Amino acid sequence: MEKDRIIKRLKDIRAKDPKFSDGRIIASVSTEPFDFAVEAFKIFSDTNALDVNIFPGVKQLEREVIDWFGTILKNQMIDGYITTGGTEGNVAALFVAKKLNPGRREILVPESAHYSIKRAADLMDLKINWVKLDENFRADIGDIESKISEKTLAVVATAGTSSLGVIDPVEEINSLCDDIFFHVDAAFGGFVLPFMENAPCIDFSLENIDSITIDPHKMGMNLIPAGAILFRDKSYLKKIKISPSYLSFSTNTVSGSRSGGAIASVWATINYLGFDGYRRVVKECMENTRFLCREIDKIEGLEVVKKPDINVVGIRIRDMETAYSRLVERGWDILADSRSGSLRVVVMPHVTKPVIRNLIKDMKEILAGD
Ligand code: 0PR
Repeated sequence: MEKDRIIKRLKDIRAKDPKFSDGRIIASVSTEPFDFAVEAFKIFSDTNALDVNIFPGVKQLEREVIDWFGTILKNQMIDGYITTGGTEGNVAALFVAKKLNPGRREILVPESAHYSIKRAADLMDLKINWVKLDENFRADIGDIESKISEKTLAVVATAGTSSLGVIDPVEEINSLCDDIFFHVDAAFGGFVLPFMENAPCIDFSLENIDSITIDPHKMGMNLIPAGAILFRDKSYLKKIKISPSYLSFSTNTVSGSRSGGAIASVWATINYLGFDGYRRVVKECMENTRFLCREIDKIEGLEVVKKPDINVVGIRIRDMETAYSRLVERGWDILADSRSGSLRVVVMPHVTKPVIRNLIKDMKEILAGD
């Protein structure tokens, strides 16, 4: 096929799927990346972060990114790497935990945890002891306390659950984990809470947190694929080190070849936005979240499941199944969570006030039977 035809064909296929700027994608945790971040990806598109001998520049960029995370998460001694996303981050964390303590098999996991924790447990033959949720959909601290035993390999908490954006009681769990690996999945909330006023602490200043998943390709506003896994102690990643005989370098990552482009785009995005930029983004998303909640409160037949901790809102709507299908028919990308019986809206930067007004208008019409 001719190059022009290939590009045209791709553009045609792409045009059939929605764009964030259409104002209809309201349940995704990603957003439109900056043009210059795409450019940054292109500059490094022929590089592989696996081979530090050929591409030491990529290694340098990655180190600078990890150091930046060290600043926002309050520990300059951390180690980590850019993953393909939150799933790999969670797998890597539990893999390290297992290597640190091979005799233990049980992990305590709140029922609201992302499914990648279950995936990791299945991969590594770990046993999940499910932690129930309290009335606010948070991991029940009493249940964790009663379940911790000499079998416990790790405790997992989520800072920004996938369905309702709930922050588990990280500080309280931290105080129970003196001798137990504590992993915080902040894939979503990790780019929200450090930039929010009066937010609960989820960072390495809590001395028992061993690892944190935090994803640039979610609220970090970077392009996919770019997650991150961070470890408190520089010795941790060495536990999963492999040194193949035919290579002149070793590797400490779950994935093999890794995109240097992804690392360059993260470097570009965090350096462009910086602390103040992310603070502005989070402030606006939270303002829009509160706006959405106020609009919901005005309408009979709509209810916010719980006051949001961050920019994720669960909405109860009368006759949810019908309402959900009607919204989808009207072109909305929205998700329905069977556990909480609610629709999920993630108030990402592209979910602006006009988008929210349109959504509310459609919900009103659907409730009125139109
Ligand atoms: N941990 C948490 C708390 C998550 O919400 C997610 C992603 C992950 C880990 C895994 O991250 P990766 O998908 O990067 O491996 N959860 C998203 C979600 O459930 C996945 C998603 C993304 C779903 C876009 C829909 C969508 O349009 O919301």
